Amino acid sequence: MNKFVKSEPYPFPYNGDLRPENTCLIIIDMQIDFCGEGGYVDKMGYDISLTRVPIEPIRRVLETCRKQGFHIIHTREGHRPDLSDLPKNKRWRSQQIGAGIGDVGPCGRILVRGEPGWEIIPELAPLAGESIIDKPGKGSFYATDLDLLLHNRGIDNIVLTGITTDVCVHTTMRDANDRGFECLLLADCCGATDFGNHQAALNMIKMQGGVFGAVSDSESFIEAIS
Ligand code: C5J
Repeated sequence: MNKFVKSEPYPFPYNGDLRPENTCLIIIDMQIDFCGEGGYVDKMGYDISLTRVPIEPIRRVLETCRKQGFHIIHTREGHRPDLSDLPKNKRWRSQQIGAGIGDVGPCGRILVRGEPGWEIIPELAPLAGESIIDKPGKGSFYATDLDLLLHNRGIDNIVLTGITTDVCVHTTMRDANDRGFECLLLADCCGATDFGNHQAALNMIKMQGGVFGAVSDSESFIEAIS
């Protein structure tokens, strides 16, 4: 039986084939560095209340997806302690805004693997058996085995949540869309360091009949899969 999520600009997925077996919830970069006190985003001077907004909606979606047996993947942005996977220009830019990647901050070395700030927040901690993708860039496919994992599991549909809407979530969605995955972004399960950019990022998805996929919200998604 076909199943659809109420979403814009079209009901998701396009073909109504929405099942736990072929659908993956991806939770992007819900790390202390992006939404915790003293983390990277806080250190850059942005308002972390904007990146904390999605925590509770994601928690509800995650709980439902776990119950229903959907595939779940978490991602973490971060670099090796020797910074050998950190492009020089990325480090330089972060230093310009006072939060040098690799430098010591209140939550340990900023965006470095294994440091306290790099950890996923306790509210959304992965369970044993849930995959974690460690990525050095903004997109979740670049320099990772995400594509391989998705193909091996027979995933067609990807439901995107996490932070930040306009950077890592968007880059991942665009890349996933180009690879032929059917993508849905849950608007209240995402947040950006600037609310206008969050809204603009949502609008971009809905252009051209859904140029990168569709946009919905936690309630509509939970209703559709419950
Ligand atoms: C950023 C991210 N904004 N997770 N990373 O640098 O979106």
